[in-house]
Amino acid sequence: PNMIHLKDYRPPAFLVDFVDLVFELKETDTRVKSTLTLRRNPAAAPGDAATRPPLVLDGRDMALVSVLMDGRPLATEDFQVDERSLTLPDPPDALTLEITTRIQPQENRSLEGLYRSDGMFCTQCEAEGFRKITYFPDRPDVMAAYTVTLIADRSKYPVLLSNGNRVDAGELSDGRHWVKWEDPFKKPCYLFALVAGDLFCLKDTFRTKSGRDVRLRIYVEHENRDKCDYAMQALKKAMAWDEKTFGLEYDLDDYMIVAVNDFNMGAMENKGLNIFNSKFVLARQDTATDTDFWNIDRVIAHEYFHNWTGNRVTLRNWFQLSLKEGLTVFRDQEFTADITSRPVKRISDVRTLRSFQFPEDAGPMAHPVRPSAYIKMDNFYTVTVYEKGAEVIRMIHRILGPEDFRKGMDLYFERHDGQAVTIEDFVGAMADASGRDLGQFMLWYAQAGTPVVTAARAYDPVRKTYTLTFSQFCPPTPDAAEKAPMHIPVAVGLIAPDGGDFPLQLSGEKTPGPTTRVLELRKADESFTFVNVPAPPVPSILRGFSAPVKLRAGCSDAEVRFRFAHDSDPFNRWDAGQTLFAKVILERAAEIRAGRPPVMDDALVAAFRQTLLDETEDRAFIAHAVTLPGEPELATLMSESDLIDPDAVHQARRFVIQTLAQTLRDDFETVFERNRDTGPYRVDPVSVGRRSLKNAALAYLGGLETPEAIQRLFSEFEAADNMTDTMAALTILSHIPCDERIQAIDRFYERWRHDVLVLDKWFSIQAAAQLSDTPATVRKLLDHPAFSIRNPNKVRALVGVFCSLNPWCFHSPTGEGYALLADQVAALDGFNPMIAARMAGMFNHWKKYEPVRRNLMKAQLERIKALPNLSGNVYEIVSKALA
Ligand code: HT7
Ligand code: ZN
Repeated sequence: PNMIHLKDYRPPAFLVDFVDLVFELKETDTRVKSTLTLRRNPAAAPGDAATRPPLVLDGRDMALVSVLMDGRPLATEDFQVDERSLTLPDPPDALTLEITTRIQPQENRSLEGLYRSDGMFCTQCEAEGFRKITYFPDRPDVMAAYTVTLIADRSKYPVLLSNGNRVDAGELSDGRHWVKWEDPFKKPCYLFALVAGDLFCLKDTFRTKSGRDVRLRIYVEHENRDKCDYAMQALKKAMAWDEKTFGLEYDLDDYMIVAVNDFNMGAMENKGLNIFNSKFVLARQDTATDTDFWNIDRVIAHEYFHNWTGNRVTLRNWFQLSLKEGLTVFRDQEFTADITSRPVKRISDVRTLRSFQFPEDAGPMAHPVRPSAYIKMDNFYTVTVYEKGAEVIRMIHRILGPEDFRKGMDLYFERHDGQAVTIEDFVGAMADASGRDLGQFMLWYAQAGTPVVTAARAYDPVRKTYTLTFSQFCPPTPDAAEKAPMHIPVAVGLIAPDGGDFPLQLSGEKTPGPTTRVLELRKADESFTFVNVPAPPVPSILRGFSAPVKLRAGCSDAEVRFRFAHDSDPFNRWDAGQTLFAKVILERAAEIRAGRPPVMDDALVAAFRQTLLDETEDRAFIAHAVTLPGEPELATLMSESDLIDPDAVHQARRFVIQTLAQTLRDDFETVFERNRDTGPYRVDPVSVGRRSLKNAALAYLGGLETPEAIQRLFSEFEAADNMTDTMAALTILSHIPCDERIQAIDRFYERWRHDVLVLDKWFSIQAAAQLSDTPATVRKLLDHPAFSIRNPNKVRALVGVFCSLNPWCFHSPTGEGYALLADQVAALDGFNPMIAARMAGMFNHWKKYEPVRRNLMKAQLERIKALPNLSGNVYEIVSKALA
């Protein structure tokens, strides 16, 4: 397969000013008539008479019916068609092309292009799906205005939607009807969308800050009509937030969201017509957990925010993906922080980053936030582009401060509205608006790998100075061995012996400043001296996780415990706890591997107890603070000094949980009782916090696995009036081999057998169960009538959860987990290569495991690589993993 390189980017030879599309949608096949108004691009290399570039339109999986140029049929010698394109070797400088094609959406299982999901038609065009709908220059720097007419049977498809404004509609004599849409904003074809179906519509309005009323519409299957109110409120919150925070107002008169069950990702920001995975729209207290509700807020906001960061200002090429995704994730993170709890949001985002992005950056798929080459762009919708990309924006925000950051955003829109631009354009606007030099900062977009920052300290009791000396090092990644020093903002505080913060005065400054200071590292080694420090402090470095780096601060256990008790920065307080827990668990793992019985650390138990019973703190924060790092994160930490042994990690973590539960049983009982909520279910931050702390305590108590603990879990499961509590009890019970477990799983199925989204939870619970027969259970569930390999949510819920969230079982030394995954990759690749590649990526870290598992994984990777007709998607992942 072909590798595409950023350095080979050339502007398009032709531009498209207008697109008129007519779709005749039928169950048997669909006819698409596309009329394109094209002209040569003045900015492209002109060539001479002999080398003038041809007009090449991308297209695949379609039958060409006819091509007319300027109203006349093209002679066969005037164009060529192959499996991937339609080419006019020598077209005039300006032309209209009328291209008619036939496609088979009912056969399309890849879920890109036009396809059917549960009896409706829908589309997914990002990144390169439009070429499966009609011939077109399928690249984001070709922006056009569209009109779209949809024709379909009225009784089956009463709702016909596309981007922009509905401008006309009518009836045909044969029972069909038609609707015409016009999108006045020029857009790349990846933002095109259509939907046809029989759908319920929830209606509302939003008055913008300039006084315009926007019609809001959420379309769902009729049976889900009572599950879209929360999504509507989420949309209104997001619209108000973007006006208030960035001054950004919605531009069309209609904003539509459609929920579909078969979808490869979370949602898609098509102009004026977002298409969503139904998981991020549908919610009711009895069907959705607190996390589901907050994910709905997050994803609805994310897609809405794309209207400016992605749609109005779009990408010059796909290498710039993080320009829209990193920035939009940053925006949705800020939104969630404002409507929930800022520290808790930061903690959960960093958890994700460390559990998934850090490993990606240390593995075979490591790539810079702006990748420089790809085989399939779909493989680069990664945690690096999204989450690390958001961290990079967050660092700019931190370096500039909120006011200059806002000025930078304003300048970016002022300069680039309506354009397809690059990351340089964004960072340039930030630099120009603030007067800051961000030249070195651009390395964050070009260098892969997680930098390691080491901090050494020295206190001078005579001069009362405190010096922090930092060194930075970025490890080699497959794309580059040598890395240059980066511009890294490190937020620092110094904690006094009484637990308060010292005011901070850097050498050369006249007066002390705030108690948290951002030090900007630029060199491989650098020192900063604070003056007037009356006593030796405990340093609190990287407050708020001010940069996506690994910090080696060389603090003693006593210092880390002190920060766990006192750090005024909630993120660093939480992080101190995680450092302690990880160290204790990995030490126990080493004991287990050495055949010694593990011994618990009393000082840790005391520190844990103090935090557990801290009534002054936000309960959601305490819940995070008493949650141990998960097995995936612990495996990553183990891999930094050793080969991963999933058995030892699992046993050690269980040992620590059970010891804490036994030692602090009464305290967990108190916390559990204190945080029971007797009032009606609400999704506000206080109620969610109470539930999460209550359920964290329940998890420890359940870990005791006594008959009383099991009985209590079963009655909590039975009595729950909301899905958060149901799932909490069921999850804990699912790890305990007992009759109640089986009964609860069966009851859950009986109650929810008709709700496909809730059934995803049923599959996930069983896939995540830490029991030795889970690999066999997952194998059986693949044949369950409610499972469908064609539905990505089901594949993620069962196979994805098993492989990524249940490492102990997935890495069973029998190899059955590996064989199961490889079988699913092989099956998926025949019809949905995008999801197949995602699943294949679960083998990425095989080299980090002890030899038995490593060889078993390698054998499965080789088996996949040898499959006949392997897709480019899977080939790219597997060949990099094996390299
Ligand atoms: N921008 C959207 C990306 C997306 C996508 C990409 C590849 C294949 C299918 C997809 N569905 C949606 C999602 C987002 O970041 O908002
Ligand atoms: Zn996005």
